[in-house]
Amino acid sequence: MRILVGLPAYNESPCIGKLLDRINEIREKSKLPIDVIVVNDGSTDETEKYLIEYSNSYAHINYLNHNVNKGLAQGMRTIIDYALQQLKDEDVLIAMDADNTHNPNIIPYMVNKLKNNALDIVIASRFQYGGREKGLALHRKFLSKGASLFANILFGIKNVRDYSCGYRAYNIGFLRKLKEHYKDKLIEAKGFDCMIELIVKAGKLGGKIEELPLVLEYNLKESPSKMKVVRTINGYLKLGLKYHRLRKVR
Ligand SMILES: Nc1nc2c(ncn2[C@@H]2O[C@H](COP(=O)(O)OP(=O)(O)OP(=O)(O)O)[C@@H](O)[C@H]2O)c(=O)[nH]1
Ligand SMILES: [Mg+2]
Repeated sequence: MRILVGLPAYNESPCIGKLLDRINEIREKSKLPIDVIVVNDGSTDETEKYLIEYSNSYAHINYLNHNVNKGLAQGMRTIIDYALQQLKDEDVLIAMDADNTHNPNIIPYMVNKLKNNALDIVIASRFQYGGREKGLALHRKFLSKGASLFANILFGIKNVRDYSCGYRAYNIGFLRKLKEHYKDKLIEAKGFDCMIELIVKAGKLGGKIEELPLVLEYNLKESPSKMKVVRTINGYLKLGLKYHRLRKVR
């Protein structure tokens, strides 16, 4: 079994090096076969400088460039396509934010849970007992909680409380099944709503999904936020209109 950590990154130069150091630490400590792929989405800061440095120093760290900024949804498409190309069905893709707010120390727990319980997806969830959002402004807590409540009412995917968090472990065999089913329509969203879209489509296809608690370390965030609140709410509403028929019976 191999583990690929996929990081969508746009202008993350203040934190990408720190996150890669933390991933290296847990890789050594856990002895897990972790590789890293960063998708640098047309960053205009020094993100690529760090990626050149780290990919030259470590064989397990690689990166891909989008020449211009194509958005988080395209970043996720590139990561998923790369993972399906590189990995076998028994392998695992860990998708996480590149802004150093997702603690890589829980990767071994996510992989264990995925494998021991024969699951298709494990979500690192801010809304499980023990999870929380450290240092996040109140209006943003409202947005993440609101989005998940909204998605839960519309879609009600079994065991899912955190619909919008991008920190997840995907079983590659299941991801391949998802991609073969939805083909180029797996991610139709343009922005941050792609995370909800993915989990809803996975639930509809009968994916076995569970969560474990995530302490979001927003206090460690140094890069500017790219989350456009109004645009994201708009995306969620569009998703609601489009996918309410996808609701899966519990
Ligand atoms: N590929 C790609 N990734 C992006 C883009 N915008 C943001 N990201 C990445 O998506 C992840 C989530 O973005 P964040 O800015 O951390 O968004 P968030 O976690 O919802 O909210 P904040 O942490 O407040 O910004 C990070 O790894 C970003 O680098 C983009 O245009 N393209
Ligand atoms: Mg973030």
